[in-house]
Amino acid sequence: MTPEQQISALREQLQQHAYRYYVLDDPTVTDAEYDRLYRDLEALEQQHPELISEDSPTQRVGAKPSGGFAEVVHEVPMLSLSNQFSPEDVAAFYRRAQDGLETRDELTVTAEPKLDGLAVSILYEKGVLVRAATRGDGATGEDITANVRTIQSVPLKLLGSGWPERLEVRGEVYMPRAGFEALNEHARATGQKVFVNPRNAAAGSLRQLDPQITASRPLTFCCYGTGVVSDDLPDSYFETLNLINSWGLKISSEIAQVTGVEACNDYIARLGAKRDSLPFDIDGVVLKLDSREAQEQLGFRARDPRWATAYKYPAQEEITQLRDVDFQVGRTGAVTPVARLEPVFVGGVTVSNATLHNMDEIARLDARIGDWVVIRRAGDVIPQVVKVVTDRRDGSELPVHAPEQCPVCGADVERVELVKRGKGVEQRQQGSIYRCVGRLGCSAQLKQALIHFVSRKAMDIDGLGDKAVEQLVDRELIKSPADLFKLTVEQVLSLEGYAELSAQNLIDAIAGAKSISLARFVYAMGIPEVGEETARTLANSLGTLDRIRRAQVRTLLRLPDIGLEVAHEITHFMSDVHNQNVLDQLLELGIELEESDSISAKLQASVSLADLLEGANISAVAATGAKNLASHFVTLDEFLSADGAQLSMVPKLSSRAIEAVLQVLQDAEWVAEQKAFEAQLIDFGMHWTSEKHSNGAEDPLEGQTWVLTGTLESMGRSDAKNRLQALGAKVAGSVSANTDVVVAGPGAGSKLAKAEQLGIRVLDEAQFLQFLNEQE
Ligand code: I6G
Repeated sequence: MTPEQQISALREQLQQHAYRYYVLDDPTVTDAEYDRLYRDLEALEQQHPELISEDSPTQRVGAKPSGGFAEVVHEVPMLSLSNQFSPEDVAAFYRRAQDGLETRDELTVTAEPKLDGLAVSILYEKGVLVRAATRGDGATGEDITANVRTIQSVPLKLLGSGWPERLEVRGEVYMPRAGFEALNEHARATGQKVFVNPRNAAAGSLRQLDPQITASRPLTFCCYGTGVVSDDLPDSYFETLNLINSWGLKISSEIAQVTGVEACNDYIARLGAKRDSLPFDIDGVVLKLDSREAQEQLGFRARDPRWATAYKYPAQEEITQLRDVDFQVGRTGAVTPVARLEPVFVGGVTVSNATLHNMDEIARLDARIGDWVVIRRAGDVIPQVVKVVTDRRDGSELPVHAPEQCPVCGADVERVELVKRGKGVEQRQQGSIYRCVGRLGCSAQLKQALIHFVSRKAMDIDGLGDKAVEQLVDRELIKSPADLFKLTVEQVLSLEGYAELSAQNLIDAIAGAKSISLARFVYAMGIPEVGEETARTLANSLGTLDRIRRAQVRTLLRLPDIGLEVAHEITHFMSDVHNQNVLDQLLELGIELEESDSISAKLQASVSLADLLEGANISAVAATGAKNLASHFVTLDEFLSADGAQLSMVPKLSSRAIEAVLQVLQDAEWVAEQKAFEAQLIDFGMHWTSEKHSNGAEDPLEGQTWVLTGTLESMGRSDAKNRLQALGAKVAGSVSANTDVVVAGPGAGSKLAKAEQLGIRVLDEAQFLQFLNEQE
């Protein structure tokens, strides 16, 4: 194949894969496979820049358009839709359409969600995207071609064949909820602008002057119509959209053809019931008469078509007044603000409480008691305060202060700085939270801990509802989860809602729960960030509670899917004295855990000195450095007692790395940590291999090239050469970039100079002799 043919084939494959992934939501290759093809294309295009074309998948992100967004006059105006708010309104619209068509026949209507995004028009000429524009005022919009090109669900070139020479498609650019939440979460964590809703996020992303920024935002385009079309398309709107879909553009997966007014209202009700669980925001349903002939016959009233309308669902955002801010205490003691609101109907329900996340969020919003605030309730997330309407302030608003004492137990509330752990020792500040220090002495924390402890996926204790837990805690019959196992029938009988039989059943259920799988028990402990899956991983990998309690961060990091954050949460939980006491009490009360003697086979897989050193946070020593170090020392102890001279003999170790190693070797805490980890590897039965030279102890210098120069006084050159060759080294006559070590005796000349120039390690005779002695 010629490069041109190769490039063309790769483009076609990538286009097909992108279509399957972004438009049909049904990929047939893995992301890695796609990336490989993409890199192949990039490489070929780099070799043959003359073959790069605008419609290549590598050309989505272009340069910033200079001078902002140019005006685009729409050849076919972009219209608006009339709105309906009730089934009766829909019936009236339908009746008007029948009247206009002078028929009483049932009409075929295409119904689809009204996505909450931005209307955009995209023009294809000869199948190639040439321009994209915003709706603007309907007559004139803005040219946002550079930004729309970055949206992966928008083909730069239409698929298949048979498309009109000029085809303008219209639709909505929107941001799916998951992408929006992730974008805002990242923005909150990094102190950037937080968007009020997915629509604003989509608008903000499209209005970027830098297409690179737009490309980084999770935008999608869904087509719902046409503008300029140079050839005939099918009479049916539904068929037209399906044809456009086959050319590579996304259409709504919820689209349906319905007949008759009742079917229209049924569709509206069905989609309304699904609204919260859809992966994107919608604000209604669009109904369109399916036949273009009928559409043309009905025409327009002012700027709205008579053949289409929008049914509007209740708004997902409303304004109301912030009456007060209360603080709730969660299972882990986090004290979080809750907005108490003047009740307001939003997203289909009456809302009187909303989350404010944390004090940082209150500060970001500058929310004050008495403020008018925008509440958003969309999807299955809890209602949120997203904005303060500062224009409506009258000066009577009061600032919100975090409590200094826990509103439930009165214990101190401490401010905890949140850190995000990166690789190694890197930590980033991520705002702060407030936490009640009362632990299980705080009734709010104890109640939550107990509710979690007895829940179905945890200890699965039947017959103990939230109300009973509250009473048990309020009457001080229980002070820790362990006390559950000391409850008597009489005590249960004293609670509301229990009779002889139900009280006895509860006591039996508690006794029955004493025998439990390790995974469930670990989940029941309620360690922050440890859900069922992680609890199972801990149990399956480590086998016993004792090992889980003692596991160090580095051991936990060897477990599948456990990262730094979770590993730290686990060790933090286990090192807490309150938690240790509760666990000891539970074991004393006879909890029987199903445990296994050994750790999992996966965890047994060998750990080498190189692995240990790689995870030891030595700056300037990554995987290769760790391997080089490990190839030079037999045991951890030997490494820990290394000095500068020994380190300087480690092949290919930079002087920066040597310095870093020498520094950590002076750090008693660091040294103790390595020893403790080694002890744990042995104790837990992990396969700890710290034998010297994993590639064979006889040939420690295998693969290395040494050069001898100058006079060696204690031995002849040939003697030295023999010794080196016996250790596996190749001894060369000249210095090059491939040389690993130069041994320079007195009188060394140009070879020594070259070695120094190339930064190659140089040993004098004394160092060389020491090295040879160590090898014996
Ligand atoms: O704003 C709109 C959203 C969705 C529309 C629309 C639509 O169809 C699903 N269709 C038309 C014809 C117009 N605006 C004018």
